[in-house]
Amino acid sequence: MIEYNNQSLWDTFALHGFAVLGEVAPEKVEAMRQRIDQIMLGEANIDYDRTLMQLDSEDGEYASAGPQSQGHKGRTLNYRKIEQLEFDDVFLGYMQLPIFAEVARHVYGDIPVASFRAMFMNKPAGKGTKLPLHQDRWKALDRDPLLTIYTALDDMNEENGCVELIDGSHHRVLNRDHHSGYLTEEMAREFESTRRTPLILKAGEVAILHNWTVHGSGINGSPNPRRAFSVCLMDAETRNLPGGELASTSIIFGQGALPA
Ligand SMILES: O=C(O)CCC(=O)C(=O)O
Repeated sequence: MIEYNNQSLWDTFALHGFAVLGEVAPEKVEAMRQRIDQIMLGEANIDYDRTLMQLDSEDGEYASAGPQSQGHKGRTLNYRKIEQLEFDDVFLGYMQLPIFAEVARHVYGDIPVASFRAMFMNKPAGKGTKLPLHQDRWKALDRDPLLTIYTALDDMNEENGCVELIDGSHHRVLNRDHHSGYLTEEMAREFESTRRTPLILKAGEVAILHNWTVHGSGINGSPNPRRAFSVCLMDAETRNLPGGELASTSIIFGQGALPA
């Protein structure tokens, strides 16, 4: 594993907008895989009413994925996205590992850090929804979250729809008008001939992503699920601009943090 304070890691992050941290806690990965499957199957002792759950699309198209809303939507492993995992002990315990506190401190300094979202992203076996190019930013926030910690729960590669990144695209915000950072069709066309870097990770490996790094992902052509846990961390002082909706305000590191 690369040390979190290794200068070359942070040089890579600054230059490319992402860097691979390596394996952080391989012994915790199977527990997260089992837990998320339990959650999808409706078997977990969690408050489903405050858990955002979205079903995968039937045809791979982003526009036809299910509604993103609170509550369980059926006993199936065909979920695309599940948020508010900071309220689950297994995921919170992982998010609060000391190494992630150090990573957050490197980005934000010594301030309380909250979760904007603690999210499961899934490409179910042989399925998945194409995720268009976007930056992870939200127009409704008074400041931008700048760090996502992305953990592969399964091996991920081009065949099973891994994240694809536009190297070095994190230096500016592209579409300030979109509520959640999606590129306009014209902007996306400009990237058509730009090489996308596949984020190839082994199960348990962690990548750190600058939130402005343009990225997307395809569908899963393999017979196995491609599961990931993606945690976007923000300055705990982040607030909504009028009319906005803050996904989460749970403090993860620093004073007032959720108890492990
Ligand atoms: O896992 C994926 O396919 C996309 C993840 C993503 O967009 C994110 O974590 O911000």
